[in-house]
Amino acid sequence: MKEFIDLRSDTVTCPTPDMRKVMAEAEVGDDVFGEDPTVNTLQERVAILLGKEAALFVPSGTMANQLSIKSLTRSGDEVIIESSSHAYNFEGGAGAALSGVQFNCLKGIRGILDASQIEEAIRPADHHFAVTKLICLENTHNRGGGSIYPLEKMTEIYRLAQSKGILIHLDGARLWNASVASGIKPHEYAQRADSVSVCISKGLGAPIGSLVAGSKGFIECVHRFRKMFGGGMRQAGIIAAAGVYALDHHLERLKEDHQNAKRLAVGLKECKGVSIDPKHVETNIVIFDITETGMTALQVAEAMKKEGVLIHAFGKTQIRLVTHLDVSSKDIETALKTFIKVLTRKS
Ligand code: TLP
Repeated sequence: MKEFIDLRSDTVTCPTPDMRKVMAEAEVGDDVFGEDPTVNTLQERVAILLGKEAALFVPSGTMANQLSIKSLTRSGDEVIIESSSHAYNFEGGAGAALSGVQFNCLKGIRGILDASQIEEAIRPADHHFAVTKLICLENTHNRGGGSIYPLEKMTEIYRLAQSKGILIHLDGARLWNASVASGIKPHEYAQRADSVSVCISKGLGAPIGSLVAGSKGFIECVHRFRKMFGGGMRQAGIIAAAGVYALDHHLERLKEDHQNAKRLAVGLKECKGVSIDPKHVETNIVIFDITETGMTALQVAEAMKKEGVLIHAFGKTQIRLVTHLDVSSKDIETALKTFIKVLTRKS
């Protein structure tokens, strides 16, 4: 099989030999009965890291977000969300289908919203309007190019929400990246939200799984809906073990992914026709525009694939690259050389 350098997403990582070993040897039980010790350990670890009363292990980031929305809203409520966010764009319309909520989408700067913008969007208490019940934030912001929510912005939004009786859900699929890059602890971000979802299957390199964290009462509600949505798993310790291992071994190394992403951005800036500002690359995601090359993103993706590098075409002229555990700094240099070759080739 051809070995690709896969920059499509940090979800593509395969468990390392040591991770597989702890998975194979994990102590397990029936988690629907709450009897899987490894799942319980992972849930306790994540609850502590996020400074929340409890956490629950779920199969995916999508389920984590949607269980949170379901638990915090009633059908007909309005949810304020950034217009390019994952929970709104890439979760199959689940908010409408499963929770019956309507979204009020606000345009952020690289995915980041301002408290004043949100304040204006909150519906007045009038029976003509939907009830603004929830605000969803995403940190880091995927479509925003892995941008980190500044803590002070989150503080202002949280204060505003509290003063209006509105709840906050934080999609923290890559909160680990935000924390390692900013030096701000995960619990400091999580303190500014009522519910938090985090993934172990992205930068941390575990094969499956996400967690939802919040108050005990909230997690009881999430637990009930997890059953309803078919997300109750049995001897899930096999996969939770990978999460425990990843928290111990793969958290601090996210720095390397961030350095690799920065290197990609700096190198790409030198390519003719590429539009990118390396200072916007804060974590492990690099998004850039290639309009001026005269090629489409799909053409570039196809040409790169032929040369052994997989990338993600984001719309007609945008490309997304994500660095992770399975790409080395040497791979980054190879990918850059390949970009130069492909982008400067006469069509
Ligand atoms: N993002 C994936 C794809 O779905 C696009 C990726 O490759 O980036 N929140 C955020 C911010 C995410 O980026 C993702 C996945 C999710 C939630 C959903 O997680 P999963 O894929 O586990 O359902």
